[in-house]
Amino acid sequence: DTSGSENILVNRNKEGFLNKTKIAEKGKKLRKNWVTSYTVLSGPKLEFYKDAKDQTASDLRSSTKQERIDLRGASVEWANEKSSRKNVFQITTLSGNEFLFQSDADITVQEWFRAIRNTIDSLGRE
Ligand code: I3P
Repeated sequence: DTSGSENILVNRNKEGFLNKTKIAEKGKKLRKNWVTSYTVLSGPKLEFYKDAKDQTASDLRSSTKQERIDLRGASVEWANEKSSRKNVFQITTLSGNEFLFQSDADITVQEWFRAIRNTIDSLGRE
């Protein structure tokens, strides 16, 4: 049984560039605005930075401007029908905010989807 070691791997914090757009705020539709962000999966939340060094800088203003996503009670699903882009998945938060994520790199998106899904699942069991 390898599920134990797999969980350790997928629950480890993950980071890298992803394209993101918010499509709804508390259930209300928003106009898409795709941005590329350095995305960090950190415990129960996703954080967004301009680049990798931004998160360690003492000036965190650029990161705090980008809304964090609380994964507690959130859902994640593939959503390729919601965009002309490839490899799109959607996160819907407990508060009804909806975000699309995307990368042209197939493996990258698969890994992010797995990591986020596993985080959401393990949070649900707490
Ligand atoms: C949108 C922009 C988005 C596109 C969206 C367009 O136009 O081209 O990139 O989403 O398509 O409406 P605008 O810049 O005028 O707001 P995708 O790249 O995800 O396809 P949509 O309306 O079908 O969501």
